[in-house]
Amino acid sequence: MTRPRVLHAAPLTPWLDAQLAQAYELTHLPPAGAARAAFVAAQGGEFDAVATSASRGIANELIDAMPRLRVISSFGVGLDRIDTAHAARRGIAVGYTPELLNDCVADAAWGLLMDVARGFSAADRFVRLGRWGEGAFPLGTRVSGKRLGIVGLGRIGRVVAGRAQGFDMEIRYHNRSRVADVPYGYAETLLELARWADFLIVVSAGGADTRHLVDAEVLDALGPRGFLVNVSRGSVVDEAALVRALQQRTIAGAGLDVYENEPRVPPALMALDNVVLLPHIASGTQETRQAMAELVLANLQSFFATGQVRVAAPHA
Ligand code: 8YV
Repeated sequence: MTRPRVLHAAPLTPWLDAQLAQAYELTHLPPAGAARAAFVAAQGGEFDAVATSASRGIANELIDAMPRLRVISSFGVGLDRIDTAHAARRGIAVGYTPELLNDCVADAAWGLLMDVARGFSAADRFVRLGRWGEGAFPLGTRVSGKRLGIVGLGRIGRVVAGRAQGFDMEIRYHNRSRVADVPYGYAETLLELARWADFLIVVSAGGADTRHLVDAEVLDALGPRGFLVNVSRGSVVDEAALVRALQQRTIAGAGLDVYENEPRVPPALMALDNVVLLPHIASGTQETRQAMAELVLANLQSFFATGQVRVAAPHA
């Protein structure tokens, strides 16, 4: 029996790559450009499945160049780079890996919040540069007992909120709609939440609906003593407005794991000490990435055995 042909469309993990190569006819998508176009024209008609990641996704143009495609298995929870409605219209199943990464992404949000409020990364640079002898490092901002605003009280937002209780924080959130079963205050508008909060953690989904939700006005409302943390998608924050706010200190600081044009980080951000910059690693622990890899594989295996992925992505 011929093995299904799987297109490998994004960096995954070495373990997953090995498993996929063992189980399927695995072919790596060439980098964008002329070679890719020629490859897709020659072989696009042969693929049954795609293995990709949430941060890379897959373009509709590529989906449309694969008439035999029946399943997409994505490494991650974000669906902003996979048009699930388009896939559904074509009868293509989409599997993804929610839940498994909630804890580690929430941990990373807290790491960023603590780091930027207390200036740990900047303090580390201060020590390494031998500047301790020159004088004291500037005082940080207290975290415990402060006001936390959560933008998007979904799966990860709830875990972030749970962690905040350990810091005796007052918690409010803004969401498209009120969440029924939580004890946290609801802010009807993001502006209202930003005005109230000392810290704003962004954990909403990416995509067109949330593009530039955090704009210049929201940053202004957060104010010169407020901090922003973003572990969702770069697109949710107006990056140019954020750079200005950090440069002019109209907000106190930011902790960022995601950017509008990854892996490009605006050089202006790198010049600032009131921002902590991570390379999209919020879910990046060995344990979580392994669990995600296993589900990417299980989604494909399940599809080829039963016609259904184990964890299917919703499509509006
Ligand atoms: C992934 C992510 O690590 O799940 C998501 O939506 O952005 C990350 O958890 C990323 O897709 C891996 O490349």
